[in-house]
Amino acid sequence: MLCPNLFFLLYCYLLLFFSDVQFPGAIAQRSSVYLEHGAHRLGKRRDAAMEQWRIYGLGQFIHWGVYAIAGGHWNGKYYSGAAEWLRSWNEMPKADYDNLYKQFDAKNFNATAWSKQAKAMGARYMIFTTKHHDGFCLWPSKYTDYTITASPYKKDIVKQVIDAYSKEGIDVYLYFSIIDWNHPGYRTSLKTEAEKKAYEDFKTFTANQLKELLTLYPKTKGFWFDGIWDAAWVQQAGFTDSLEMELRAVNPGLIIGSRFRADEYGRRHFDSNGDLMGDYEQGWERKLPKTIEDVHGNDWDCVMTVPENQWGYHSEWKGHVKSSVELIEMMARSVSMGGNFVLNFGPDGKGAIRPEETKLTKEIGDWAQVNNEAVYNAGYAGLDKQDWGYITKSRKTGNYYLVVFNVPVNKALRLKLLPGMGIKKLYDLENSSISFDTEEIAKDAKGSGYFIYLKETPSQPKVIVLETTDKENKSAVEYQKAKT
Ligand code: FHN
Repeated sequence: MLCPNLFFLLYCYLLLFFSDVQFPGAIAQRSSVYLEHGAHRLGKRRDAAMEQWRIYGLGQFIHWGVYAIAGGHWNGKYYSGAAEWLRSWNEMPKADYDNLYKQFDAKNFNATAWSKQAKAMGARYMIFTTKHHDGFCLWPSKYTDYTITASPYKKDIVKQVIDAYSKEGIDVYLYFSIIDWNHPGYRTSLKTEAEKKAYEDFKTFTANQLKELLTLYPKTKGFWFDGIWDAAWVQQAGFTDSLEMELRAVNPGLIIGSRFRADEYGRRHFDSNGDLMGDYEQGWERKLPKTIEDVHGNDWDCVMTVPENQWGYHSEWKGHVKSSVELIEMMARSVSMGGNFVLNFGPDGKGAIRPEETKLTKEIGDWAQVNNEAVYNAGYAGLDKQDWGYITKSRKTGNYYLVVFNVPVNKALRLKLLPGMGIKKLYDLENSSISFDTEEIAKDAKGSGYFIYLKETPSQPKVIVLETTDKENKSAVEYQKAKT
């Protein structure tokens, strides 16, 4: 057995020669804290696979498993927690939950229909729950009997999802929960020798399952890990570091976020030197960064539920349910700060996407059909956040997209650009023959300012394309500033 460091050096060597992944030649070390299991790299990954990840804009998350059969209820009682956590509920008899798979006969499941709907919504990638915290595997894992094979449905669901989505040109990432309530060796903490021994089996099991997934499904683009916060897992810095490298060696280009391992001091996401552990920051769950500073120059994704906090199917959504406009705004906001926005779906126990979600896919898709370029292959524009909405910038053309959500009563949008930047062209993305009247209202060392006059208040988020002049632009604003 190679020690983790030797294994890593060998791995880097192999990567340099056999893949286009620009992975670091050595463990990133800072002078402050010496780490053997910290970040592998400083700065962004620049290989083709990661460049592809970076331009997705919109993704789809799907949480599906046996919890969908119960739909957040048991014996007539309503469970107010997230439906996929039902097994942890005091009122839920564990044996009943663990036998739910015997009813898992997903008669309405149609991976092709799911993938076509996702495509129509504008999703460029998707993340699928191969196994959630309950431990039920939607693929025929040879390392446990608690899998789809034992259900009445029997067929490999993960394969169908990967094949159908890949056919639509949508990249697939595998959600995998480290927490596994079904495995006898799984523990949250390791207090006794017996627990430590049991956990060794669990570690081997987890490593085997992950390698199995990559071997069975080579089209997998990455893992989206979850449930890594238990003290037992956090203490496995050496093991998880080696495992990550092994997985990357099986599938060069594999993308893994910051939710997989901790460093030797138990720091997650960011190591003890503050450096990101993983290819992108995975800490934005049901929340968004406020400003670009919050993302510290890293790649990141935001995963979002439609209701407050339901990932798996819950038949009764309570509380606020997000509208398509809110979700489009979150997507624009994410892209404007260089992140991907991933919207969650929870199909029911038979495999149907619920009507509320279908309606949203249609509305978001209709918007994306027209305004796609504002969020796909676009990113942070380097401009201030504006009161009326968000600005993204095309990675292809360098054009700016003004994604307008809040229109003032006078329909005049105040646009603030960098010093020396001017408006060359301004037109409606939906119809490039529609232009807008503008007025230059400021020009100084802090930047240039304009009013953009809309003729009417749009009923949907409106995208205006901005082409800018170079820095030689001469200002029409000639006035003396009052001394104050
Ligand atoms: O506990 C899970 C939850 O059920 C869901 O899967 C989300 C998705 O990001 N992750 C965990 C909470 O962080």
